[in-house]
Amino acid sequence: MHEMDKKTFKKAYVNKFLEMHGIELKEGNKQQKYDSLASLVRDYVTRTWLKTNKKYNKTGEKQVYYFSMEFLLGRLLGDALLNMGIRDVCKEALADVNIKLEELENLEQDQALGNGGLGRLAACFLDSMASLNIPGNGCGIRYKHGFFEQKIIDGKQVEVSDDWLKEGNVWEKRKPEKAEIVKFGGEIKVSEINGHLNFTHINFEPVLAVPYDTPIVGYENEVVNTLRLWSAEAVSNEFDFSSFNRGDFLKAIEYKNSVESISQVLYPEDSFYEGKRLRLKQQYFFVSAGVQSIIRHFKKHGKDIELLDEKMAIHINDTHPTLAIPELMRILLDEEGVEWDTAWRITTNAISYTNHTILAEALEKWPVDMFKNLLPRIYMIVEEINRRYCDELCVKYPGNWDKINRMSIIGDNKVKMAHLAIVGSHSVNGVAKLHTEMLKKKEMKDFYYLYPNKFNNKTNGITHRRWLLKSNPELTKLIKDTIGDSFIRHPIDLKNFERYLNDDVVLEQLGKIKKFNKEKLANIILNNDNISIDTNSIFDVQVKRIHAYKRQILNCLRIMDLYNKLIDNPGFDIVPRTFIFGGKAAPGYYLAKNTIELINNIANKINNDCRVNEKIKVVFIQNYRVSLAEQIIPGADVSEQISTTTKEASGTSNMKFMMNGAVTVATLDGANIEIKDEVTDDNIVIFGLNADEVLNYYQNGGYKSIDIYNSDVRIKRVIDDLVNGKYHSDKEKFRSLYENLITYNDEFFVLQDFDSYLKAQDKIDTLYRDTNKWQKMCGVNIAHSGIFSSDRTIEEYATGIWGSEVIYKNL
Ligand code: 26V
Repeated sequence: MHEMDKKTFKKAYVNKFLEMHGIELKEGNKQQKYDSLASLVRDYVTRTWLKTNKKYNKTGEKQVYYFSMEFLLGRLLGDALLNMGIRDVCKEALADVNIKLEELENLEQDQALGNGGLGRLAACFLDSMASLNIPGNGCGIRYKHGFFEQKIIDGKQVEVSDDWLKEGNVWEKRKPEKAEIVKFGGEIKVSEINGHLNFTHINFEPVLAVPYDTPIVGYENEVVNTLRLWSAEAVSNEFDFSSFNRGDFLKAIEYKNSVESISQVLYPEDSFYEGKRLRLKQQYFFVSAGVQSIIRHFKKHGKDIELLDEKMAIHINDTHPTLAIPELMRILLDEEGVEWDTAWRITTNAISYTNHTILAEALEKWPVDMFKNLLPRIYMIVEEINRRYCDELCVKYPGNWDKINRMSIIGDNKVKMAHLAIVGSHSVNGVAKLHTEMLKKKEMKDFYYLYPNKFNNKTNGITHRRWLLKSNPELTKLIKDTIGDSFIRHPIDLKNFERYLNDDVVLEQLGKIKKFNKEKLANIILNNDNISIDTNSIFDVQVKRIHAYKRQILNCLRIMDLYNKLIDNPGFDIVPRTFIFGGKAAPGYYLAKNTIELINNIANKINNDCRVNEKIKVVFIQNYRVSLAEQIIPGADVSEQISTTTKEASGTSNMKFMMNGAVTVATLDGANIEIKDEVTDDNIVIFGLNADEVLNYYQNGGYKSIDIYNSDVRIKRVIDDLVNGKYHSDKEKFRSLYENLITYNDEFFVLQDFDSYLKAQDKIDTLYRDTNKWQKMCGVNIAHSGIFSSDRTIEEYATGIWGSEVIYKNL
């Protein structure tokens, strides 16, 4: 943004405040001050937004639509200010009127329309698309209630409904004139007109999909893209929706409730698939509205429908938006009169698919009856896609019915969404090298042999604008002061920072910045969780969703072991450590909730034991979310990335931590492998089973956790401590964790990796004592984090999958 100085900004702000609230600035409260600042910034953004849309309409550039059930944006004000290039001006202008910008920023509710990695990735991608001048739009659901707020009461997670819209949302623009109708249920009448089959949908339940657009500001490039989120509303009475509610008041209310439930709440599960009808409804709802609006927009510009795939690409984030495939087919066939083969060519060319998990329990397979009943026409199309596809399989694998059955889209009375996504798209990608290899060689092996060219890797990334420039201004300044600011547009240039790592002054600065960020974090923990921690201790952090495969329990067991050692041997010499946890458990996931309770009970015991609490402390920070991550990550010394190898598709917090100068303790899983390749073995601490060893156990058996329990006294002791009342007056409290590890043979090899994990932690202790060496390691991590910017990832998607032109301006 041009020509903005402090004086102009201040004047505009004071005016805005007066206009909005009708009182003078000094009489206003903080919320009012935030509201007027956000509206002012929104006004600025809107001007560029309009310009961008005009430009897109004029040039007719290929548009990318990123379809996702989740967008985990977090707060928008700071991001908009930074990307508009007016954050400093704004900060100074506000300081003139005695307002601290950060205080207002902190009032903003997180936009938490996502669960974790997948949703945050979508948000980072939007930021990168806008910043790289790629015409890229998000398409999703405007959930009235986002991801629940987590409270910890008596050590337990309690879920509180998220009410992010209660103070209003200045960033969104409702566009009722762009609403679409989505049809559920009913029947399909088939008739023949002039030798052509005609499909008419009757007796359906109509749902009005109303779009709310949010601007996505590119970094100082005069680009503002759009995130369009759909909200479900009842269709007004003027709409002729046949018999079912006319004149029937109760039915009308029922209808309204049923419709509004569609965009009511985000499902808080992110790893267990449950065939819930409402979730299928959510999926078709936003996908249908999205595809309809894309085609409407395309046709408005009078283009030939057969050129659709040259002018737009639809990316589906996991299988959740897979119905975009049959929906696009439906519109082309039934509404545009395109022939099947042409429609199929357009659809497969337009669509690409990312897989985000290999956990079998997360695969979406919808019961045929439910699917057919809710989406009768879509089901017919899926059946036809499957019929033609199976015909091809029969030619390719004659008589091999096992294989054909296995690969079918419909089978065992289920519609297999991953199969539909692979068959109906031209690109299938994994999110890190190991993950993609596993898809090719294992999980999707049959499909890889059938379509070798569809499969490719796109290692995840994170936007360095939010996760470095915005969250860590002090480190950003040091980097700028040493290597200049080219890394902002070319994050790979962070490499130049490595040259300064022999300079003691720079290292000392790095240490000071980390200390500063640790102090800020310690304050937050004191305020939010009422625990005081020592900023001279190592801040050892594991923040992410709570899940068995992520192995928070491994982290717990080593803390329990360390506690034992310190009690047994009071002279035991360690660098003091603060173990910091954060993350939410799916409300129905007992084991994960039990893990949270264990962490809090360990914390309670250790933090109150004066024999050890000068040396170790444990904190569970409640309500982990994007805005909190921005404050936690810059203050971390150690990043815990300890999933069972092969289970974490990529991980993205691993990248955020390294970019902020933490040292990673990791298994060779997901993107950890690529981080290790970047920084070399000297600057990361690796432990545990490798992928081959894990796969070998899964294939051939031979793992016996009980043998490890019996042969390692340290392990026996901590496992017994789970059920002997040491951490809870109710001995049975953590029985399920115990049973998972012992009775059910420790599916995630926690006991197997225990010893090497402890050694890894000893290594951290040794390394940390050599301050110079440690700071150098932190510096190497920062210098090599550029490749993990989502700008690199998005450039690969744009050139390798979407066929969009990547144009850099303002270089
Ligand atoms: C899966 C499911 C399964 C059905 C029920 C509802 C639901 C909702 C969300 C998901 C997505 C889970 C997949 C996911 O979040 N994967 C994570 O994706 C990150 C971005 O690619 C990656 O870094 C993490 O390793 C991966 O776990």
